[in-house]
Amino acid sequence: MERTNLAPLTLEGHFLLHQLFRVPPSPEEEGERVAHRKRTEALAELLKSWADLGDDGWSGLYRVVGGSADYMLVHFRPTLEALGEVEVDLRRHPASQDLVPVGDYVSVVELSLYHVTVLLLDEAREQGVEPGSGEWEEMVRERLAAERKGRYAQERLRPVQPDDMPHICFYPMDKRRQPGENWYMLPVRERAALMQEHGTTGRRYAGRVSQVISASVGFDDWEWGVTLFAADPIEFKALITEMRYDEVSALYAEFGSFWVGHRVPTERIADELGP
Ligand code: 76R
Repeated sequence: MERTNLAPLTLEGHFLLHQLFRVPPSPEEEGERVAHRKRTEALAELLKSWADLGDDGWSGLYRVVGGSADYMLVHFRPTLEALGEVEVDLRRHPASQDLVPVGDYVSVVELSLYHVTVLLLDEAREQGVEPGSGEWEEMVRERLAAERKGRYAQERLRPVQPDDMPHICFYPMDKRRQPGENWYMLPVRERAALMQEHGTTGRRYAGRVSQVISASVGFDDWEWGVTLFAADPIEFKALITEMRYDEVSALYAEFGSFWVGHRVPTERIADELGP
């Protein structure tokens, strides 16, 4: 009997921190306004220096429309420590008094390789290898190393925001764990088939929506963060609506709060946040 409760093989990429802020009213007194402007200009310089760190990631500022936040900062970094440094740098920055934190989310970019998992299970079955055994672990290590080198993984594990997709949509989600509707009790091959349908829907939006799936099990309150970029915000509504009809979302998906907005170009940050 094949073991069916296997987690899919995964590859992890950049760590991600989403930070939500409110902006207090601008000071009225002239001297304070000048000081505020100076702090904001310094912050704009810092954010500019983080906009493209090459292999070390990037940070983007977004104006959030609606919700209980005014702005969202999204940081991609290679390690959790590097994210911690970002947090400390911002907390110690003089402009931190002008940005009131109202929430954050920690996760790590994740590629779940269901298709590869099923192929490896077939191979193991042919070779008489038991999933979970030492030999299986060795097969997994080799396959993951090969997958990591591929172009698909390289592009996805350290994602960037496409220049022509300034809008952002972020929300956390879980897969349901209820009697009769428990994602984690489904056999791995069934989960793989459901994820294939999901991927087919998603790929119809290629070039219109760019998605970053990041895992937050062990890091934050939900199981995944979903960060979408698009040229037209209507595409968020269209894609998310369509996915609700896919079995995997219809039966198993639970969602947290949604945040929507658009990127503030680095050269506009000082005017955007300053008095
Ligand atoms: O067959 C494949 O290639 C599937 C690739 C794929 C995986 C493994 C994929 C494709 N996703 C995967 C995993 Mn996704 N995704 C979401 C959401 O709102 C909702 O209903 C769900 C939120 C969106 C909008 C979205 C978009 N995806 C995941 C996982 C992890 C599952 C696990 O491990 O159990 C989650 C939680 C998740 C959720 N997905 C795509 C998209 C899009 C647009 C694609 C196609 C991308 C492309 O191939 O270009």
